[in-house]
Amino acid sequence: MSFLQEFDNEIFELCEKELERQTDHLEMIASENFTLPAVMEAMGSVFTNKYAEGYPNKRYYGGCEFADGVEQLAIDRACELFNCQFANVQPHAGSQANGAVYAALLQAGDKILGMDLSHGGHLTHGSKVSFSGKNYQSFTYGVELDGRINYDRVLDIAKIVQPKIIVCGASAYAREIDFKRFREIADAVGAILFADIAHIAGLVCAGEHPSPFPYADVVTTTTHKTLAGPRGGMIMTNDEEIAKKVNSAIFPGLQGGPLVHVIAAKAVAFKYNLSDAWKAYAKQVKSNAAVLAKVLMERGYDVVSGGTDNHLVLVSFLNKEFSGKDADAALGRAGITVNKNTVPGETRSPFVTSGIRIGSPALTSRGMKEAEFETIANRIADVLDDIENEAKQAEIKAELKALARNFVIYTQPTY
Ligand code: DSN
Repeated sequence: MSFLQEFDNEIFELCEKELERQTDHLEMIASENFTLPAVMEAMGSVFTNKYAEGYPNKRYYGGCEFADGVEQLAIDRACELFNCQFANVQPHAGSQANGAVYAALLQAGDKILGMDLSHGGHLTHGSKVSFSGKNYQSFTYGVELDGRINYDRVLDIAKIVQPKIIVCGASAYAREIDFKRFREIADAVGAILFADIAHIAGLVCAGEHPSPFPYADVVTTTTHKTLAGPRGGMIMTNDEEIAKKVNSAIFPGLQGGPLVHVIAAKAVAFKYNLSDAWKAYAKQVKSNAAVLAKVLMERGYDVVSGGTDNHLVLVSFLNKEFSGKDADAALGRAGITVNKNTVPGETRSPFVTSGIRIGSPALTSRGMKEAEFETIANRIADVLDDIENEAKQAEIKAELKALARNFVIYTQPTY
């Protein structure tokens, strides 16, 4: 019997149920993944008890000699991974990382130009409901009806807005981001270029997506999406002045004590991200997403931008009677977990939407390859073709549960 089971059976049972859910359903939310048991062990380690405000060798508490070792290792591995000079591994999450970048480089009321949330951007890229749109004057660019960023149009908008900072990076964009072109746009208007690579970081470090370095002045990411690490954030730069400002913005500006146990887990994940096994994983993530897009298009579904260059596929139901919300619910009944998502040209509310976003990272971590993704894509199309048919959804759920159970989760990588 585990300590948890003995001490708090209610939470233990919820953990068991969640494990069963994760095991038996097909996890296809593009921002989720399954991390390594070694990462989870580091997250549950003795460092959970340590206060270490400050940075390695410059702490406000005694007894930090081993916490220093942990954080320095995480920093060094992050810099090696993304080929940059400075990394702050303390952000508790992506939003905090982005908030620190703004706090470091902007004054209240300065202008931000970021990708519109409804076009695939992120709340923290200037949405009016987020601190990024409340504390700063925010403006947006979006995608064209073909689902792609038109860089000439971004330049036109930037010339009119004259932003202090341009944010590139997205949460629901299936195409490569041209960081060089964004650099040219930023230079044309004298703006700082900030790349948020939270979704694609795992591909970037494997060479499966172009790197934001050397083009971006500052780069943020989360560590739990395509990087398959613990939940958390990170900020990177090659500019020493920016690095100093970012460090002060994180601590003491926005956060208190760092989560040393999570930083330890980040370091463990980065060791995996630096391996040859990781390169094979990232390649497989892309290949699996490409199969998903191809089959869905062959089955008559409108894949935004006509395919994918990364780990996700955005499917549009603008021409259908049913919504993204309906599709999300029907797929859920069939044991496939996705999320509803707005699409270019959206006509429905953000709570209903006309699309779904589907990702390949988590199932690829379970070892699924092209053959499984072909089967899954066909079952997704079967559900969508007959969206009211709950009996059929139950049959598909049973079939997919059997498929899922052939792929264990929470094992060390076998690639
Ligand atoms: N919530 C994340 C996503 O799903 O993309 C972004 O923060």
